Amino acid sequence: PEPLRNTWRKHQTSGFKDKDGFEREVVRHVETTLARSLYNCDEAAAYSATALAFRDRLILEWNRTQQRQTFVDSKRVYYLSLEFLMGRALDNAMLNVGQKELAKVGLSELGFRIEDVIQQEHDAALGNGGLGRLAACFLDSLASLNYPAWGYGLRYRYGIFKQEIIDGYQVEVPDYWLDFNPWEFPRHDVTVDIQFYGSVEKKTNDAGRTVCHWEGGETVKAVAYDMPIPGHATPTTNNLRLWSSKAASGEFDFQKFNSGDYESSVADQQRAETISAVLYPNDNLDRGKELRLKQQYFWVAASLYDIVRRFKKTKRPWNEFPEQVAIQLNDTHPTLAIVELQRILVDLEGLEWDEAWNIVVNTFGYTNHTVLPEALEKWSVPLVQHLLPRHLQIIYDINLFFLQKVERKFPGDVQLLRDVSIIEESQPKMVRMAYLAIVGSHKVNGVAELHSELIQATIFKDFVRIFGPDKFTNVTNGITPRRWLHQANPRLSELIASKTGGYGFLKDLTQLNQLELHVNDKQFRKEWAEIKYANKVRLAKHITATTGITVNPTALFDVQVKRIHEYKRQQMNIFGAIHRYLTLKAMSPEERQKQLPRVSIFGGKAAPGYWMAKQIIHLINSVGAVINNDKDIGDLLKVVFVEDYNVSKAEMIIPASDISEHISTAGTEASGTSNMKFVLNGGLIIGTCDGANIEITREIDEPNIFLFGHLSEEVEPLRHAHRYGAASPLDPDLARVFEEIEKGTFGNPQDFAGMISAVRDHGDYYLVSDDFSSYIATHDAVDEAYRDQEGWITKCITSVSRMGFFSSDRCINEYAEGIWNVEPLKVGEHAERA
Ligand code: 4GP
Repeated sequence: PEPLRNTWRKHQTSGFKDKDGFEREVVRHVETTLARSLYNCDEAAAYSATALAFRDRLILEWNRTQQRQTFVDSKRVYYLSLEFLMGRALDNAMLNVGQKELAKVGLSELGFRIEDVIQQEHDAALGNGGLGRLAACFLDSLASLNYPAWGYGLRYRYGIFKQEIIDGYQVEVPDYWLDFNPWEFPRHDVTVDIQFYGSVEKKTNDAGRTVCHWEGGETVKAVAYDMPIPGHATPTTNNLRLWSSKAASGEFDFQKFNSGDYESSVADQQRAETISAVLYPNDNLDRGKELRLKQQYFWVAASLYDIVRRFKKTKRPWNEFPEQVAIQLNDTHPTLAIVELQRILVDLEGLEWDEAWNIVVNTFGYTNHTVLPEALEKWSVPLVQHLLPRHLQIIYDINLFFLQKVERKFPGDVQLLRDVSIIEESQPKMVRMAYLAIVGSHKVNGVAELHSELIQATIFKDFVRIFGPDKFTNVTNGITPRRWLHQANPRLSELIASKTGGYGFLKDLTQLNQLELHVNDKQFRKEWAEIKYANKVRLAKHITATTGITVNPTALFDVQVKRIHEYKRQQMNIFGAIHRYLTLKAMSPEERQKQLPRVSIFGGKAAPGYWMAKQIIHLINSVGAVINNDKDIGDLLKVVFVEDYNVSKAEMIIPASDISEHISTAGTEASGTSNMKFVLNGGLIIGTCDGANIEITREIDEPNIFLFGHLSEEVEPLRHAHRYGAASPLDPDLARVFEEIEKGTFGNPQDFAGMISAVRDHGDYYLVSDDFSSYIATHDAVDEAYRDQEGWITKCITSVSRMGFFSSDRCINEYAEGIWNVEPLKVGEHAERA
C-alpha cells in the first residue's frame, strides 16, 4: 500500500554522502557497534568502524542490485568455486565506490593514517593459489561489468594456514580469520538441510510412476553468509554466498544433555561444523579424503537448492532453466552439481531422464585448470556409494547412456569405451570427475591457448573425437586491473591516468596503448622510474623489518612468488642463485665490483604434506643464511624468503619487482596469472614457453621478455631419454652446484639429498638439468639489459602499454558470450557513478 511505501521511503538511508557523513558514521560505529570511545579507539577500532561504514553503503547497493536483477528477470551466472582468494576488502571497496579520498581526509581528521587503517584488515584467504585468486578477479569483473552473477563457495572457519619460517623450515599456523569480519551478513533465514549416507528405495508416486527416494542417514544444516561484491564505478553490487555448516538438530541434543551425557550431546554439532571448518591446503593436487567429498556435496547441494528455489519463483517451465541459469564449474570440485541437478529434476520434480539431462548439459560449463595427473580428481566408488548412494546410481546411468552413445558412434571400440568411461575399472573402482564434468557440460575450456590445445590433444583427446571440437574452447585468464594496478600501485595508476586521459583504462584496459606515445617523454620516464624505486624501498623496508636482512633498493629485484611446487621449479631458481654465488666467489675483488647487485626474493606456501616443496623452502633459507652473511659478497647478492605470501603481500611485492620468474617446465603451468600482474606493474619477466607467457610474448613482443628453455613438444622425448639412460651428461654448472650443497656449505647435505637425486638420479621429471644452462644464460642477458637503464625503462613502458588483453573484463566478456550466453544488465546512466 502507498502510505506504507511512503513511510518506508521517507526513512530509507543511503549511507554517507560526504566527508562529514563518513566521519559521523565512523564515530557512531566506534561508540555504539564497538562500544568504544575517543579515548580507546585504536587503529583496529578505526578499521572496524570504517569497514562498517562502507559495508552499510555496500549493502544498500546490494539490495538495490538484487531488486533490479529480480525485477528484470534476466539470465544469471553462478560461479561455483571451492576457493575464493579475496584478500582484503576495505581498500577495494573504497576504490570501487570512488570514496577513498574522502575516507583518507576523514580518517586523518579523526587522527588516523588511512594506510595504517587498511593494514589492520585480516586477509580473507579462502583459497590456495591460482584458481582461487582467479575466482576473486572474476567476481570483481562480473560486478564491474554489471553482469547479474553470484559466487557460491564455502565459509571456511580456517582459510589457508599462515606460514611461519622457523629455523629455515615452514611451520603452519591456523588462520582463524572470523574473529571480526564486517564484510559478511549471516542469513539465518536462508538455510538448507543437506543429507548424507542412508539408502535409496523405489517408490510409486501419485502418477503411478516409479521414482527413487533417497532417505538420508545424516542431515546437516547449511547457513548462508553473504559478502557484497562492489563493482568498480557502477552501483552494481553482486553477491558472494558462502555456506557454513551447522547441526540440523539445533545447538545440541537436549535429551542427551539432560541425561548427563554432555559430551555426546555436543558431538553432533561438532561433527556437522567440521564440514566447513577448514580449507584443504593443496594446490594442483588431489587427495581423496571423505571430508573433502562431504564438503563438495554440502556446498553444491546447498547452492543448487538456492538456485532452483530462485528459478521456481519465476514460475517458468523447466525447459527455460538454461535460459535463466548458467553455472560455471571452477575445476572439477563442484562436478557433483551436475548429478545433483539431474537428481532434483528427475527424482523431485518428476521430469523424464532425457528432458532433465538436456537441461543439465545446457546449464553447465566446466573450466579445467591443470593437466597434472596428480591433480585430476577421482573418487572411489565405495566412498561415493556410502556417502551419496542415489548420486552413485545417477552417475552410473549417466555413464551408461554416454557409453551407449559412444558405441553408436564408434561401434566395437572396446578400448575407447574403457578409456572414456566415467568409471575407471580399477581396484577399487573410481569416478573420474573430469570426465563427468565434460559429459555433463555444454562447454569445456582451458585457461590459456597452449593449455587449451594440450587438454584437447592429451587428457581429453577422446572426448574431442566423441563430441567434436566445438564443445572445447579456450578462455585465456585475466586479472582485475582495479586491484592489481589501481589498488596495489596507486602512484603508477595515477601516472598512467595522467597520460591516458583519466582512469578510463581501469574499465577498458586496452586504453593503456596510449602510453606508447609517451615512451620517450623524459619527465614521464623519470616519474616511472621513481615510482618503481619507491615501491622497491617499501618492500626493502618490509624485508628488513620481518627478516632482519638489509637489501639495497638499487639492486635488481628478482622475484619468484607463488605456491611452492616442483613443476614451478623454485629449485632451479635457488640452484641458479647458488651458481651466481659461486661465480662471484671465484672472481677477484676488482672484477666483483663490476657486477650488478641482485636481490633474489622468494615467497610461497608448500602444502603441509608436500615433503619436496618443504625441502625447497629449507634450501632457500639455508642458502640465504650463508650468502647474506658472506663479507665477500656484500650487496652483490642477497637471497630472501618472504614469510606467509598472500594476496596483500602480493600487492606489495609485485609492484616492486624488476624481473619475475615464471619458469615452469613447458606444458605444466596451465596459464599463470601473476605473470600478467608483474608485467602490468612495470616489471619484466623471465619465463619458459608455457601457459600465458606465450600470449604475453605475443602481445608485448619478444624483445620485451626473457624466454628460455625447452618447448612443450620437447618435454616427452627428454623425459623418455632420462628414463632410458639416454640423457645428456649433467650440466657442469649444475654439477658444481650439487657438489657445493653436498660439501655441506649450506648445512646438512642430507636435508637436500632428495632434491638433488630427483634431478640427477631419478629421471629429472621437471627437466631442471635440461633447462639449466639456458636459464643461466638468460639471467646473464637480464643483467646486461638492466645495465642499460634507459633501454630497460623503454621495455617496461612498452610492455605495460600492450597488456590490455589481460584484463579479467575481457575474459568475463568471452565467457558471457561464448559459454554463458548472458548480457550485462543496463543500470541506467543516472545510476552510473563517476
Ligand atoms: C591454477 C594453474 O596452476 C595456473 O596455471 C592457472 O593460472 C590458475 O589455476 C588459474 O586458471 N591451478 C590451480 C589448481 O590452482 O589447483 O589446479
